[in-house]
Amino acid sequence: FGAQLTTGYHSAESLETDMRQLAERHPEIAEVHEIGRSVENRPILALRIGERSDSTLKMLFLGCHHAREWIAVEIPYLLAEHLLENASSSSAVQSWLRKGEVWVVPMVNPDGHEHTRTSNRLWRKNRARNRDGTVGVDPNRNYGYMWGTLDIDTSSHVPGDETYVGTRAFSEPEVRAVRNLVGRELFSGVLTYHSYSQLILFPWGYTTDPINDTASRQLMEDVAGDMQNAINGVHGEKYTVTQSSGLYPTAGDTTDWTYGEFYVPSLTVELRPQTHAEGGFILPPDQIRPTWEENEPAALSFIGRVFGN
Ligand code: 0X9
Ligand code: ZN
Repeated sequence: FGAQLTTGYHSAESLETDMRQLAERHPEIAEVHEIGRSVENRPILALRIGERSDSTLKMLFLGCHHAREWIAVEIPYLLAEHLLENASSSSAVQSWLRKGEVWVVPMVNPDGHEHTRTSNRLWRKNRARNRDGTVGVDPNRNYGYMWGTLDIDTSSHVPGDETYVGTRAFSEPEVRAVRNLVGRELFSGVLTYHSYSQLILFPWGYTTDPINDTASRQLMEDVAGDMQNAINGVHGEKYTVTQSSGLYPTAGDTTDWTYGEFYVPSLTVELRPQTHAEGGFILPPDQIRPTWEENEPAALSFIGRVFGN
């Protein structure tokens, strides 16, 4: 992959620089938190955005559980930048940041991401050294709700596989970093970004059964529908709303845990492109801007639902 294909996307290092600069430019309303360290000891960084530190309304945006999904770093990063840069000029953003906090973790898997920049552009997992000599656990199979209950190609117990679930729930430091943050902050909404396929997914992933609580299900479907409309209204792109298991069943993903353990409305967004033929995981950097333009009003509509407009 050529140099110009990689420009425009962050590395773990440039992301840290930009997150710290963003916080320094907005010291009253932004802080960088190190929420944990990766297998290879890279910091996993969160931006906390909001005027009060004692607020009970909080939302969490996650990015890049999967190393090769570079656009899934940029969208949460651009959301943080947008909120900070519009904190005084947009009355909606201003009122949200008065009553609540938005937490953004753009890169959950920095080791894997670095590996995609330097060695293998299509690496997916983290960089855990497995007992059998293979490398990597799938961070989006390592969460503790119904962990390990499926043994299929999309949720594998074989260490060398792309979707290896790990030796136990939360075996991976990257996933423990998210667990500790979520356990401490008690969020009212969670959105985790992936690519690709242009989908908006709601739990469950581990079963095709719908979630029992019809009110929660309705809320998540309503939010997902609002997001879909918001996205479509910008560049006309089609994103499809479905239950996660409708894509394929998996156990131990992020939103099954945040919903299953805490009853938090939780969504997974699969960003551009739509198809493998359009590049799949290799999204040209000139697509970052339009992908952000359509996902900005979608993310803001989720925040508006949770924080009130
Ligand atoms: O497989 C995943 O972790 C996600 N797709 S990706 O292509 N980005 O790897 C989808 C997770 C959604 N959950 C389920 N399908 N159960
Ligand atoms: Zn993914």
